[in-house]
Amino acid sequence: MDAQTSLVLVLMGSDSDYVVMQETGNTLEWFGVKYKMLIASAHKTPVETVEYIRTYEDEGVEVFICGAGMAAHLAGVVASYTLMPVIGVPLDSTVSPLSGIDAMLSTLQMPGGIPVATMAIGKAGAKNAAIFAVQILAKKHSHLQLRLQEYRDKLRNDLIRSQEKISCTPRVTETLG
Ligand code: RP5
Repeated sequence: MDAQTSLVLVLMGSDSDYVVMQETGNTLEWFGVKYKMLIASAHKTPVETVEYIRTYEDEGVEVFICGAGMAAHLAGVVASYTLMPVIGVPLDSTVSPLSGIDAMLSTLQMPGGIPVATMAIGKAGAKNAAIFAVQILAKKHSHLQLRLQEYRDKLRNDLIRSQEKISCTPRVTETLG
């Protein structure tokens, strides 16, 4: 593998999705995983979406991450064109009155045969999509195992430190009555 090869292609249905999907990019960067991020709509740019899949598969992408809101069919459409794993992030799009429940069901409820690994709605899902992609990649790119362990250790240590912060807070010992 060439050091410049993108291993993950991150697609999103609209530029309005970027505010959430940048969490995916930031997390992949933390792991040192090279990725490409593009806007691709399954209904507004279907031809370009298929071209991106073909182009980046040829260039060595191994996992697709798709974020979309409303009737979010992007991940399902991408999954229908590739044999690579597809991770879907349902987005709580600002223009949707259903706050991401619509996108969650659209992304999650794939008919049997064409799976989409569906994450949580919004930023947590965008972050988890990146981590899940790294977990898939780590099977082949074994240096990522170490980074995943470092990530877990960081979560643990941050939580323990946050407990210390609370313990340092002066107690109010005022007696009532
Ligand atoms: C989806 O519809 C997009 O993923 C976005 O979340 C939502 C609104 O799209 P725009 O109106 O911003 O194009 O296709």
